[in-house]
Amino acid sequence: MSQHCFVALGANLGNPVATVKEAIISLRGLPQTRFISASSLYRTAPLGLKNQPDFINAVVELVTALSAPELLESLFSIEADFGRQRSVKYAPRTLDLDLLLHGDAVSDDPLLTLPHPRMHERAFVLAPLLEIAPQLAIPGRGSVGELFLRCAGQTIEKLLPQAA
Ligand code: PH2
Ligand code: MG
Ligand code: MG
Repeated sequence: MSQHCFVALGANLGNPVATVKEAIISLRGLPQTRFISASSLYRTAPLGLKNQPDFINAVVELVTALSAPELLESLFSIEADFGRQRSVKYAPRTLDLDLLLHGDAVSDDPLLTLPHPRMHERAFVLAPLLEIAPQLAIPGRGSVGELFLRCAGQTIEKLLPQAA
């Protein structure tokens, strides 16, 4: 059975705008998966460890027949593909792909916690999610719109299409 899924993208080294755009193209090619939509790109201040460059973040919606562990494996494999593009000439790139939601699955498996355990408190996830799925609720947490209002102190900026 297919499930609606949401995946968060984040990058803050090298050319993060290009990385996130290329990663979205890779996600379009996932097997047994229909690509539904991608949010705008957002420039966001780092949460957690502050002393690092701003991030570029986005969220995509997919419908997939892959199980959550299968989808996670595919995401790791795309991350590894991008890691392999490092060269001595250019600054290293990083790409983080986080599985946010897999249908309404709830799991406390430390290797694959669903919903993603911190998504409900991160403006860099909630703003792009609100853009592509305004009616969405996060199981056990509440509506994306209400959760986003609680992230008022977090700096995020939606990039214009030509800048993105
Ligand atoms: N990812 C983190 C930690 N902090 N901050 C922003 N703004 N964007 C991220 O993607 C991000 C972060 C860990 O994965
Ligand atoms: Mg992450
Ligand atoms: Mg991750």
